[in-house]
Amino acid sequence: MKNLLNTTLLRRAFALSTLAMAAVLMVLVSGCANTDQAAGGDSSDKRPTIGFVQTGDLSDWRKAHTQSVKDAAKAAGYDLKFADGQAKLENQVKAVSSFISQGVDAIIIAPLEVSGWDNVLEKAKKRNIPVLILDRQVEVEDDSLYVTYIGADTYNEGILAAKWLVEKVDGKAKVVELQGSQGASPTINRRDSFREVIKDHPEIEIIASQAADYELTKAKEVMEAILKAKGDEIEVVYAHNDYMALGAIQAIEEAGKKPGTDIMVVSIDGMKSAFEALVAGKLNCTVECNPLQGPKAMEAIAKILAGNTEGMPKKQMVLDKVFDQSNAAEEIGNRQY
Ligand code: GYE
Repeated sequence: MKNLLNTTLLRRAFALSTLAMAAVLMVLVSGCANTDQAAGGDSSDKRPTIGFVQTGDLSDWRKAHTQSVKDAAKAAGYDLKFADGQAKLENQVKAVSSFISQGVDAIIIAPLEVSGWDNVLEKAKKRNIPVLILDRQVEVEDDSLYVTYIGADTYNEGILAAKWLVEKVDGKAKVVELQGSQGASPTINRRDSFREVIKDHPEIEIIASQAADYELTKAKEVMEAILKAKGDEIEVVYAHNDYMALGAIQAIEEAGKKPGTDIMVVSIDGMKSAFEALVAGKLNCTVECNPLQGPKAMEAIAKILAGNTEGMPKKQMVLDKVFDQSNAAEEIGNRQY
């Protein structure tokens, strides 16, 4: 009887301990599941890391461009490391080198200038880090150093601006050109394509051409000097971007002339402030150059990270529209930058 009791007690104890062990096991398993979840949380840190180096932040156009890239990267679930080149190529190259040492998964470069990129892009290639060129173009010995270029067709923008002008002035005008920063692809393209069109119109003459680096205050200063030297001759200002056109408009007004009437002003970008100037009659034409390039860039990055680049074009360019005083008022409410 005592033995029986003992055995029963033993059995119960055994059953209990089995239960306890099962419970412990369950805790352990669920603990493991928790750890896995935590690892899943960690794996969000294993989100692809993208390094992005921007040219600077000097205009609303540039700010809109940066924001578009940041927003699109966030929406795509990427960890974006951002570097501002502060208008210095050297800073940009350093930032790319640092992205390479950090072992990012891909690099996006908005290059200040076309040259100076071969060495650092070779380093990226050696480390198998793909590079996407955004907004402005590069000139490299070996095109395989980057996967693709995404941006506006800045050559076409100069063509559109020139064609608009030729028609409005009936093939005859004395033009001042305000160029963007030297060595930048939109400057080269907008300069060359404008000339490509006017070469067939010998009475369209560029009487002065100077760099104002895409900056408003610089453009104002440059324009003041040109107005002093050639004030009475100037019929048209062709500015490589809206910011410089706005600077020129201020200089023209301060010189006692009416921008948009006495001197025609043509520019590129299509910023909201340019639309305001169009509506006010101070600017005559702006060719759109859309800075909202983030979504397109991230689409390409997704393909690149998936190794799915077959058939990806080397250049992916967005087409631009022309706006003038005839259609500015109806569009101004839609401008996002
Ligand atoms: O037109 C200008 C900016 O690179 C196309 O750069 C871009 C140009 C844009 O500073 O406003």
